[in-house]
Amino acid sequence: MPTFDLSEHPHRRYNPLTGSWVLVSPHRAKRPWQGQVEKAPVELRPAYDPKCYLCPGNERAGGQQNPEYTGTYSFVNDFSALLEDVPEGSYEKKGIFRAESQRGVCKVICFSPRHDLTIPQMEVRAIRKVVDLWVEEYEELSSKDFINYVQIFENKGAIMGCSNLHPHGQIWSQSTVPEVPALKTYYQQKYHKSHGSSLLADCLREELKGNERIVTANDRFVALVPFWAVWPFETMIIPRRHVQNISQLTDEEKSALADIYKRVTVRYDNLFEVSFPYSAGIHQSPTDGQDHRAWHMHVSFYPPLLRSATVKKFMVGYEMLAEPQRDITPELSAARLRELPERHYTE
Ligand code: H2U
Repeated sequence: MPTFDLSEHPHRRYNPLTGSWVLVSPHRAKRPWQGQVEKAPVELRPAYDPKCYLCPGNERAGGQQNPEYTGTYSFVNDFSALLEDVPEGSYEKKGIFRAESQRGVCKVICFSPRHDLTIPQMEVRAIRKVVDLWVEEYEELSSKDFINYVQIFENKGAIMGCSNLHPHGQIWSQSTVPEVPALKTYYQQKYHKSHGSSLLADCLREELKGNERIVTANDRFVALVPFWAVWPFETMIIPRRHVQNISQLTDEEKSALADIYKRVTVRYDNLFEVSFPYSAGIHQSPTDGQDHRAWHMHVSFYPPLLRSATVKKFMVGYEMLAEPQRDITPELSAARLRELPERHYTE
């Protein structure tokens, strides 16, 4: 028997942030593919669309009118999934059927007045304004006594369910820490207690030694494909300094976050020469007033594309019923992303 090799043999990898596992099948990445491979048509969009509900000056579906904004702009989601005024209460029957009321605030964030741009096409200066708005929103929402967690995220591309191509993101904030950030809170605290250090700082130190999964970096942040990545080209941006949330970032770090966000998303677009779809978001400390020194904030990108502009990874059958699975190893994905230019393919 040959010795166990992560690049050859089927294995499971552990995610120390959530306690979950992913099945990796490197040998299958070599199997023949008969699916159709085609380039997505390039879409030409106007800088202003009179029918877009996010463009400056336009009317939204709820009847409200956007101001003639020139930078970023945020508003309370007209169809919020969470509401501020909800009576407190819970439901319980036989210990089996349980429910609890939930309060929250949902916001929509316009990244730019330009309808035809996406983050990778924006200038770092303009992305920095988005970072500033995230910080402002995080601080404002967390100051409300009923908000205990603020989830900042972006759905990019129609296949991610994005309803409008105007560059925008969302924030959902609520009274309970939801499941994924709650798991990350638990596992980071556990690690911090037993090791006396940040799980992600220790992870980063190891990653920087090997350079096997690093995609790109600047003075303040590193972008890498995590060892435990589920999606084919999943990446994570980690601050080099152990900070719990975006409101602790220095001025320099905020600009560096804008810079690395652009570097990652430009590489994504360049991979299949398409506006690369993904869901991305910031995981950071809950705003519930507890001691969260173990938290190390990070940005996660979950893109579904696998092999071309149109062939995506299906999280179906085994993934739905058992656990996530991937063929291409995180090391190979990182190598592919690393070798791409940091200049957008349309320039
Ligand atoms: P996506 O990021 O998934 O495209 O969602 C856009 C959000 O914008 C969605 O949650 C909100 C929807 O409720 N929206 C408004 O708040 N006002 C509108 O006029 C249309 C859409």
